[in-house]
Amino acid sequence: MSLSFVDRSKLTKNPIAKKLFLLMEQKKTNLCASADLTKAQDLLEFANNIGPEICLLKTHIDILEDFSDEVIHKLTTLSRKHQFLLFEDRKFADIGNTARLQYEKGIFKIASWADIINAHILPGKGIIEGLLQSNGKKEKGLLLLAQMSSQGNLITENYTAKAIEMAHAYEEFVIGFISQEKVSDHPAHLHLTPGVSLQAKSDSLSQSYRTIDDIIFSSQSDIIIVGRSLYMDKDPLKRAKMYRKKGWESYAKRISSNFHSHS
Ligand code: S5P
Repeated sequence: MSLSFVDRSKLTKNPIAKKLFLLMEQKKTNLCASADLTKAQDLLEFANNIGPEICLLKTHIDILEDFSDEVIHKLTTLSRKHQFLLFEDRKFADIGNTARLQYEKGIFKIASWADIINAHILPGKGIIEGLLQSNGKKEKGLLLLAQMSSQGNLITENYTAKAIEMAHAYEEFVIGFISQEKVSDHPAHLHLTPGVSLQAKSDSLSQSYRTIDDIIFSSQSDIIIVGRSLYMDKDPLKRAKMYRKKGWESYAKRISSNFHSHS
């Protein structure tokens, strides 16, 4: 059964997931912008420009060539101004102790500002424990990589099933998955899908792209993650409005077709 975001906000045990479900409904957007920009000024201008259209801003903070604490200060200010959450796409993948240090320490101090982070489950549950035990923001949510968008990736069905098992075992911390489709039937689990473009089918480095309706309606994912199709466009705001509208329409269609099929 597919419930609305508001219904699902009542079922999660994690405050960040709850916030995200409610903010999606309030702003009517399931668009996550992937801001893979390498200059602080470009990142901040992009975030300020498209902020009203998105529920999440996804960063790769370590690709900035001119990182400073000021960037984080400005990003968090923008997230409050435009009401979106911050997702640092760090894809932790090491043993628990190292992942914890990478999350908490160094120059980026991700644990102090990111609402959402993600991790590969390859090292086993220690990575989740390490991230969970870190000091930093009290409200935090973890997404597990359950599937990937790149052609030839090594994730198997069995691996995906393990990710779902781990999400259940840490239901207060793990809020969902990075995946190509809905993989878990638990309504509290969020599904976020990258590899979205209305034009391109792939890039030169094995990324594969699908359409919004395929992802949100047919594959029943919740949130589209869109990078180059937005920030490389000559008018990112116009583009973001279009992706947002299409993403929300596909979600609304899914909820209402579900309603009719069950009534
Ligand atoms: O399987 C994945 C998982 C992620 S998080 N495939 C991905 O492409 N991503 C990320 O989504 C990737 O790191 C990049 O930041 C974004 C896709 O960017 P685009 O420019 O191809 O839309």
